[in-house]
Amino acid sequence: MTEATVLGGTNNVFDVEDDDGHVRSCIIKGKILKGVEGYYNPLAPGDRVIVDPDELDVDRGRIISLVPRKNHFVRLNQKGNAPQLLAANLDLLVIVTTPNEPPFRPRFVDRALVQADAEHIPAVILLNKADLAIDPDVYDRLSDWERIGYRVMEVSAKTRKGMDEFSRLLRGKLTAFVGQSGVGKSSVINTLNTDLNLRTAGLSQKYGKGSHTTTKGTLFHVVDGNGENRIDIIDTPGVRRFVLHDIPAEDLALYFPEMEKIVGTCSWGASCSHTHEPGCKILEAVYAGVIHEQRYESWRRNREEIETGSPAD
Ligand SMILES: Nc1nc2c(ncn2[C@@H]2O[C@H](COP(=O)(O)OP(=O)(O)OP(=O)(O)O)[C@@H](O)[C@H]2O)c(=O)[nH]1
Ligand SMILES: [Mg+2]
Ligand SMILES: [Zn+2]
Repeated sequence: MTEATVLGGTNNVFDVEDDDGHVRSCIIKGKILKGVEGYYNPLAPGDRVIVDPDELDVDRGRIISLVPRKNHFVRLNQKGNAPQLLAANLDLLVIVTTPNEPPFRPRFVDRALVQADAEHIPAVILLNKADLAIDPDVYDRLSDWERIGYRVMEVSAKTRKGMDEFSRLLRGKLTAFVGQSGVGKSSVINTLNTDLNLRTAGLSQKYGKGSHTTTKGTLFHVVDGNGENRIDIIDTPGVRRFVLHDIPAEDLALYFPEMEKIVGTCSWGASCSHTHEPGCKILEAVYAGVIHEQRYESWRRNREEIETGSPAD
């Protein structure tokens, strides 16, 4: 028996790497693992598992059990009916966005920030394609995220702008990249390690067919600098939307740091819905500009979605 890390997999065959760097192709013993019920896929890149190596074939083995996860990141599967694991045991989540091509979607970022916080995963916002013109509205939201305490970095996979500082942040960590299709997740990862050469594709190809260039999550090791700094990265397929799961509607404001501070101070106390009540400190903060209108709107839509169970954006 040996403990090992899941790198990726499809159809219940997983590439699993032991701590000496040996990769085995593994199936799940008995096809069912404890602790993974209710998910579309039983294991994700970053998962730690116990493997029973095949005695006759050094490149094969069976997965016996799952080591409890420290955290995990999920999205809804394509049919929208089961949570799909994207990555597990993360030290950092990089939420990739763009000023354009595809259009800037701040609400997507807000939602990913909530989900990361709920899983206790530190998150940074990465604006890729910083070589393109950046609209003032985009700057407005970027600076608001900074104001409320998030780290925002601007890079360009095309020109390599900002990439040195960004790669320093990743050293010694397991980091997953998430974002819409086409924001350049694979392109950014490629600039970290020129050996890797992940498949990337132009947008016309993508939008036309609605297809995703990266089709499954995979964990890669990147060696940075002169071989001393290990960076572990999980590239994930483009995501249209995340699920906010296990967050009760009334707790959602606690995941918006600028609202969290105020949320208990409304005149109506805990029963305030922060939508119309007199003496609502959240609404006052929105009018005063302490809470950005669009962040309030993100919170409102997400809360509606949790309450009604149907997508609100
Ligand atoms: N102008 C510009 N284009 C970029 C940059 N980074 C990536 N692109 C282009 O954006 C397109 C999409 O890049 P990908 O890396 O495939 O995007 P992805 O996020 O991995 O997409 P999925 O795998 O479908 O989720 C490609 O045509 C890239 O050449 C950048 O910094 N600037
Ligand atoms: Mg990709
Ligand atoms: Zn209120």
